[in-house]
Amino acid sequence: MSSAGCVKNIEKIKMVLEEDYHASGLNYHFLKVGWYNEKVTKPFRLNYDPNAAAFVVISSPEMFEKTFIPFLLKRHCIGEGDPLDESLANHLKSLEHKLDGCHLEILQDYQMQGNTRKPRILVQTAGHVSGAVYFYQRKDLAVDPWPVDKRIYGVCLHPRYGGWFALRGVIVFPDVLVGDVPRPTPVDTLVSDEKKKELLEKYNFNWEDWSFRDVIPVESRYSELQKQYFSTVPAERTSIVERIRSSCAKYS
Ligand code: B12
Repeated sequence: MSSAGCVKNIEKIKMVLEEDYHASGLNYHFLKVGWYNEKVTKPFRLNYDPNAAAFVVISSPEMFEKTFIPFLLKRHCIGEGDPLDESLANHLKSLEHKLDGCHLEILQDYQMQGNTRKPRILVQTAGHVSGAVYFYQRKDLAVDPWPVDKRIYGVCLHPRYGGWFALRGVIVFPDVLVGDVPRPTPVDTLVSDEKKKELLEKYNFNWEDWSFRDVIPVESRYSELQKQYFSTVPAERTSIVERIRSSCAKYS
């Protein structure tokens, strides 16, 4: 798409995205590509100007009812892919029009680089450098309590949603370059090593019981329907989708 009509104004972009949040339940947080590239190793670096503007996309607990269910109700048939991924891809694509045709590139959480198993974007690092969430990794603990050969995956917490959110991707505006702006600092809500250990252990060893999401007090959680949807394996979600459609009066 041509970017001729694009108002290369970061404040205007922020305004449009802020408006979208109220309608969709998706939160957008600014970062510069360079901030992300400084943290990750070479295979994960993004090939854009370090000053290019970008936004990490976070789905709040409300996204399911505000964006996904309306998407399901409008569609007569669902494609081969994951319907939630499809709904978010659709929604993010629609932003291009709201932004007067600004050239933007959408890097989604589930996309890999070509035929490799390397993600196009590491959304947790992007979330951390944007200041929206804190990415807890084992190296954050003063004393590492696990065997060196044990894989411990890192996990982000949001100051308002705890673990009740997902990082859906990053939108890059390759032609919108931003000068020096202060770097946001994410809020570290876990004061002690003990709490960080608790979070990482819940996330790594008991993620299916949802408890890692509640290690801090939260403002809102997923609805029962949303929890049921995510705890069902993708191949068996069709029956939930059908149930949502047959009770559509409740949502329209
Ligand atoms: C592959 C993958 C998995 C794999 C492997 C996990 C992993 N972390 O490698 C498996 C299948 C095991 C998995 C499982 C789960 N996953 Co998963 N997964 C991913 C995915 C697609 C890519 C992660 C990846 O490959 N990372 C590669 C490694 C190398 O990255 P890294 O460890 O972060 O290393 C980088 C940082 O350390 C950075 N870095 C270095 N120094 C510093 C310093 C600072 C300060 C910072 C900020 C960064 C930084 O540089 C490194 C790279 O060079 C992400 C989405 C995405 N696109 O990012 C979701 C994601 C991490 N998964 C997620 C979730 C929720 C889960 C599950 C609970 C299942 C689910 N979807 O409900 C389970 C929980 C884990 C478990 N117990 O099994 C969420 C986590 C949300 C959160 N709150 O953090 C993500 C972000 C998806 C999302 N859409 O929100 N997952």
